[in-house]
Amino acid sequence: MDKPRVASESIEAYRRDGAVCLRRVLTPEWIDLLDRGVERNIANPGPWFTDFTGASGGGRCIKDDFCWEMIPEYERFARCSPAAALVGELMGAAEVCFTEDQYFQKEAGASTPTPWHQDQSYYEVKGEWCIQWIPLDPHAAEDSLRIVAGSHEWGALFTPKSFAGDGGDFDVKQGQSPLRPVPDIDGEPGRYRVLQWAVEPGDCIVFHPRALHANSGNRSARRARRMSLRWASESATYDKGVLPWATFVPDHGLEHGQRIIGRKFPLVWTRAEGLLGASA
Ligand SMILES: O=C(O)CCC(=O)C(=O)O
Repeated sequence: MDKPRVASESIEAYRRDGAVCLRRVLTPEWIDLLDRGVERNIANPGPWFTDFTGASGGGRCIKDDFCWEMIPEYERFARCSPAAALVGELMGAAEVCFTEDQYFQKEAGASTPTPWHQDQSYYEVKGEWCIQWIPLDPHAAEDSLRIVAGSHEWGALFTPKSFAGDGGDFDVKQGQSPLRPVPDIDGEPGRYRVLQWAVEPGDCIVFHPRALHANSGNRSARRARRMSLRWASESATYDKGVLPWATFVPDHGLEHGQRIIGRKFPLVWTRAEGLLGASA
């Protein structure tokens, strides 16, 4: 059984702020594996590949999602690295399923921001899940992930934003859930506590799906790559139909109310047994 690797202060910070930065938790071998995976993924884009470079340009911005079944490096990382145990400890989970890989790459000088948004309003998932943001290049604080501390506890579901173009609102006319407009976080400096950590490969930021987060671009002279991995605890279920605009991997075979687990969402870690091992 794996020993807990997360300090109680970090668990407290995750619960209080909705985000925490874990330092030096992934060795260079794991980062090299993800590096190779991203290179393979860029050479073999999946169906969700997107170039979201905005009109302000300044450097290309691309992303891709749900590719682990064709990128063995991603699968191996999800099943064998310490990543699942880290999020399991933070969520206080008994079991952790891997649900999604997503990479972001912003080239040097990219001025396209990632708009303020919360992941919960893009996913029909109820229960406990989280996002693990893993830098593959150093990110200065100004180019890192930005998170509004405590926003996961505001009890709000915010209108999802488009990442492409002007970062406008999604067309959510058919939505069944009450949505609030995303507040103007940057327009009211000082009103919100914004967490923004300078990070190195080996660190990761774990955040709650209701935490508002954004990225301002990449002002550095080199490309900035990161992986966002999504993980579900045993309490996470498929909440079909509440967000008709939501994206989720097709052919997952889940019915409304079923637990997020199965072929598309492999169980990779349990508190009792630790990592369940690799088939990759
Ligand atoms: O890295 C970024 O620019 C955005 C990350 C993000 O929005 C996410 O992981 O949900």
